[in-house]
Amino acid sequence: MSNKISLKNKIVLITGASSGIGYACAERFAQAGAKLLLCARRIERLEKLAEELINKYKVAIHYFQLDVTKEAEITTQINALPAEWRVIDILVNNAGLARGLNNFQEGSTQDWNEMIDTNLKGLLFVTRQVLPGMVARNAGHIINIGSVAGHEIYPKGNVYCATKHAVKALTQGLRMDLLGTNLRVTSIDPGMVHTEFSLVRFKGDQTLAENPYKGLKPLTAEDIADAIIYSASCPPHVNISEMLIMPTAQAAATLVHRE
Ligand code: NDP
Ligand code: 8X3
Repeated sequence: MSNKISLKNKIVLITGASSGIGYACAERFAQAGAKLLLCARRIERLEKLAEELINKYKVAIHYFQLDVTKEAEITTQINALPAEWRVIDILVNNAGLARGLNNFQEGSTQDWNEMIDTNLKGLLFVTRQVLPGMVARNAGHIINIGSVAGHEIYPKGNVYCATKHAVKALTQGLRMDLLGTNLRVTSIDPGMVHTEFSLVRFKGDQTLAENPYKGLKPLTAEDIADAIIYSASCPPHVNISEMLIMPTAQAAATLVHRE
């Protein structure tokens, strides 16, 4: 690829870096020599990850606790970034979750609030804090983690699917509103990835959580991180708008082949 962008010394903010895709992304960006801003609620995991990556890749890392459902916390934490960490080049809006898998009429409004507050409002509020600086500098890349659930609806996926459809709409809207700037906006939309996602969806029930992955080879968090790195490294005139990535054994949200 011509004029590939070097990620060395780029400042990359990753939300939800304590597990799964965000965690793998942190490692891949560190490998590429980027400077990492890592956040999540489980600060002790970030501390451990930062220590490992600093030792392994000798990169600069600043980590902080952030619950993306709390608008005031987002504002405070982003505004409190040390001066040398304020010029964010790439924002990876990864923090997200599913809660429950229920028929609409049996859904828990608490689960709905949690998914909407995290996947939708969290992404909105973090982006709102970071974007003005990018626009002022006429440089930056927003990478949203969508889902196959933003392309299709599946039974009992109702509210989770709605949040990921909203992410898709916001990604497209952002791209329109930023037209004429040098900013890029990408959506990376995975199918089934083996992370803690399912464990969180089924609230710690290991058996239910492992069922989706039985008899097939799901994607790994690293597979998705590779796609994110590819998108971020494309030459400045190339914007990967969206990338839908599925395991070979998955043809649609609910159509999988199991051995
Ligand atoms: P994990 O559960 O492994 O990781 C989720 C991450 O999000 C954790 O680091 C968690 O950190 C963070 N997070 C959750 N809630 C909050 C919050 N309120 N504030 C800050 N961080 C939060 O799942 P994945 O890695 O699979 O999920 C990452 C993204 O990928 C999500 O947006 C998910 O919807 C999407 N996705 C996942 C797929 C899959 O099959 N796994 C497929 C398609 C999309 P902490 O709990 O420490 O705050
Ligand atoms: C996560 C994948 O199929 O469980 O977004 O919605 S799915």
